[in-house]
Formats: sequence, structure tokens, C-alpha cells
Amino acid sequence: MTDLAWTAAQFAARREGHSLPQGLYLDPRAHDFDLDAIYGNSWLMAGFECELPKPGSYMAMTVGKWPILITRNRDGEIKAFHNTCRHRGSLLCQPGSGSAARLVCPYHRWTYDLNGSLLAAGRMPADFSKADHGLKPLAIQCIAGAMFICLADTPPPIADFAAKFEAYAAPHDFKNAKLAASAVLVEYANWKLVMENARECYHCATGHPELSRTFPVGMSKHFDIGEDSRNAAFAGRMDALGMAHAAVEGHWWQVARFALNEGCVSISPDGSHLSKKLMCDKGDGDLGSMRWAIDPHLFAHATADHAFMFSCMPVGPAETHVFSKWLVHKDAVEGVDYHLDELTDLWTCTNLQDKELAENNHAGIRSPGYTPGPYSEDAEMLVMRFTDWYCDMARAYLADHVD
Ligand code: 3BY
Ligand code: FES
Ligand code: FE
Repeated sequence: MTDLAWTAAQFAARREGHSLPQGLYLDPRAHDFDLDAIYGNSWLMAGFECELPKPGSYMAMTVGKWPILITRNRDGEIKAFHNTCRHRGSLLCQPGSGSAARLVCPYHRWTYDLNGSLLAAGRMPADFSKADHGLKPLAIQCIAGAMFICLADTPPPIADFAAKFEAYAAPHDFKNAKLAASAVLVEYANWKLVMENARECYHCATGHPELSRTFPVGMSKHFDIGEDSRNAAFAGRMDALGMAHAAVEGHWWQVARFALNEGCVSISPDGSHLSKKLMCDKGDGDLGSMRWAIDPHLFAHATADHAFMFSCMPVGPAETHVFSKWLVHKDAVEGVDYHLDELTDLWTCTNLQDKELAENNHAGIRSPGYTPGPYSEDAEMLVMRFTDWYCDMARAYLADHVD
């Protein structure tokens, strides 16, 4: 059986409303398929524009199996490229970030400008065309200070998401923020288990006592707390401040602003702000949390004082890297307005708890006794949405690639 025929059989066996067939979580063929069909065809959030603070700033990262590079050019524009030299393919920049007037390949010194044009290539023949050997560009969209990339030649439509994200995120002023901290967590679990876990809070009350103090862990699909008076008061207050809050969604994204637990103004250990210098000072910094999520890999939260991003990248069938980023206002001073440990403690602790849950889940799915089990419509609606979206994407890819 070809890999695609095997994969198609897995999806044909999938039972709706249930966790996925065992092979889709464990088999290397599913991992390869997921990279091509899912990560290769989706908009993914790479980070924030403020990570590239000045002309010449760049960041390099691995997305799925693909090395990519994002630069800010002399005009301040942000560009994305495949991070592979047009000579013999060396990585141009190591994963991480930096600043350079030009991009010089470490191998034979081919030199590119920040727009990806090849400027210099020594000892090449007189008829060598530099114009034909520029870096290959990637689709990138910067929206409200966040950067979204797509590896597909024809990326999915993004206009609806862009309009909504702009409206909800603009007051948080991500362009005038700074990256205060970042972390990578290695999880020995399939990426879909990491994401399924991230899409529900069925486990939160017992699994995350610290998060549960501020986060409405009994939330519905839209993170609202029901039609009660507190929710109505939150909606009224946000309307008066001109802060968009209604839950909106498309096939691969969700955006909403929701109320935190009573008396809490931030997702933090005790509900108070983690940075005194606010990113958005409307309503005395009591704005609930703006949450956005995109499939396949991300959820993120912006409160008045900080923003947190969680991004999940598959590395192998049983290995996933979770990238976390924390933003604060660019003028917030470390040690004065915020303390790094306090800023990062809650999600670091939550991510470690989730790592254990996802690794346990993966280990249990290895059992010959595993059969796909039913999701709770009440508590796992977003997990169902995620696996349905995953299966839709997979079927569309199979329809295009299998005769
Ligand atoms: O998707 C989210 O926003 C959250 C964060 C904690 C768990 N997960 C449901
Ligand atoms: Fe980059 Fe040779 S591979 S200069
Ligand atoms: Fe969790």
C-alpha cells in the first residue's frame, strides 16, 4: 500500500465525534502526511513584528520540516524566505534571531540583501545570472503586529481572519511591544495530542490548579461564562470601551474576548497585572483576555498587561516542540515594571503539566487496547472542531493527490 493509500484508509476508518484512529497518532506515515498536507498548507503564526525591531533584523526558525527566514528590509517591510542558499542549499541563518545589513551564506559567502536578491557570488562565470538566484520567497502577512506565514504556493484565504484579528488585536498595540521571554518545551507526544489537549479545559480544574485561579476553566466553546449577569456586565463594559468581544470564527481560526474569573485582570498567579506598564490602558487594564487560535498549531491570549503565544511544531511521530512567547510593552523595564520569573511562571507551570498529560495520552494510545473514544460535546467542543478541521484538510489533500 502506498503511504497515501494507507493514510486514506486511516481517515476512512475515522469515527466522527471520537478521538482519531491509532495509526494517525503513532505511525511515521501519518507524521509525514501531516507535515505536507497540514503544516505545508496552513497559515501559521511565526511570531510578532516587534521581534524584528529594526531594518536588518531577522529571525530563522523551523516550521514542520522546513527552515524559514524572516527579515525586515531597509524600508521597514517584513519579508519571508526559504532559509536555503541558492548556491548549494546551505542554511543561510541558524535558528534564532539577529541583525545584519546583508545575509551572507556561511559556506561560500554568497551574499543577499534583505529582500532576498543575490548581490555577490564569487568565482562564478561571466554569464552567471544573479537575478535568477535570489532567495525563494514565502507568503507572509503582518496583521496588527503579528506575523503569519504559509508555505503553500496557493495559501488559503486569510482576509476574513485578518479583518477580525485586526479589530480585536489593534488596541493591544503589539507593534509597540517587546519580546520579554521565550521558551521551547520538548514533548514526547504526537503533535495532535498536544493540540487536542490545548483545545480543551476538561482537564484544567484538576490538571491546572494555578491556571484555574484566573482562567474560566468551565468555559463553553466560546470561552463565555454563559448568559449570566457577570458575562452581560463584561459585554456591556467592553462595548462602552469600544473593545470587540463577540466570539467569531472561520474554518481554521477563532477570535474572542472573554471575561476572566471574578476580580482578575490578567492570566497570572493571583489575577493581578504581571507588568505595570500596560500594552492597553483602556478600562483601567481590566479587559478580560483576547484569545485567538489558529489550526493546526496555536492559541494565544492578550490581557491588558501582556500577551502569551503557544505554538506547537511536530518534530517526529512522538516528538513535538512547544514554543512559548511572552510580550510586554516595549517601554516596560525588567525588574521595575515586570519580573521575568513572575511573567513566565504560570504558563511554564501549565505547559509542564500539559506535557505530562500529552505524553501519558501518547503512551496509552500505544496500547493494543486503544480504540477511539467519544469526545464530550460540552467540554471538548474545540477538540472536535480541531479534529474535524484536521480530517477536512486531510481529505482535501487526498482528493488532490490520489487518483
Ligand atoms: O485554548 C486556550 O486558550 C486554552 C489555554 C489553556 C487551555 N486551552 C483551552
Ligand atoms: Fe551558500 Fe555555497 S551553499 S554559498
Ligand atoms: Fe492544559
